[in-house]
Amino acid sequence: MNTTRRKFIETTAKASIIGSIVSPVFATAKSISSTAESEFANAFEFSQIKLPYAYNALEPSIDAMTMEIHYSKHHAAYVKNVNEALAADKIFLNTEKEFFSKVSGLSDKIRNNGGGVWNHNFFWQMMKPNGGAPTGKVAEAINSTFGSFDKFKEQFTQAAMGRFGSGWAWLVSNDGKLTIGSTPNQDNPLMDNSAFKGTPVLGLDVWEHAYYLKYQNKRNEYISNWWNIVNWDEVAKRLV
Ligand code: MN3
Repeated sequence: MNTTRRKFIETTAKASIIGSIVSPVFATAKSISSTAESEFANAFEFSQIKLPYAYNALEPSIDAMTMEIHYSKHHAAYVKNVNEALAADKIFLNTEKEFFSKVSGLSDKIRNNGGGVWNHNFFWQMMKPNGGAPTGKVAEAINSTFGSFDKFKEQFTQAAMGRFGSGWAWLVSNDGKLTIGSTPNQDNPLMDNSAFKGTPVLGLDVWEHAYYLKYQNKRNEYISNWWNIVNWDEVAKRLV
């Protein structure tokens, strides 16, 4: 057990002794009793959303084979891995929100795979065939913050290109204020320990598995074609 995790469990144990001031992430060294079993039956479990379109629906921007492997292998593996790790570590989560607020105290396996589940569920919804350009309040917010849609795309692309190795580019809102940034690995701006925080309104997966089959090393071409399949209606829903 690493120091961070031990400290988290000690902190959690103290909190529950004090009397559930903090909503409990159930982490304990005691053996699983029948009570714990029933608690686990109610625990939050990570799951995959149904893909909102067919694997080939985003062609030519994203090819069918990339989509199929990405969804049915990579994303599915994050779900399996995080739920297994939660059970193995006897971590009881009530909600997804609780996961994000406590993630700094959880293992790397839970953080990486749980983040992977959420990020991809978000990402699938960020795309649709024939995406077009933003309109209405999204267009207004982008224009007033970044000057124009082209300038916004330029800045977002820079964030996506500048993320060294694997990670994500984001447009986030903090009380309506829009900011562009990126996170490494499967971290995201909702995590309590993220250096870049906010409510995601748009996200782009820049892991090589998201584009390598079609684009190889040309991440810039992947990003350039991705703009054709952004689902601005979903962005609008999240822009508060
Ligand atoms: Mn991915």
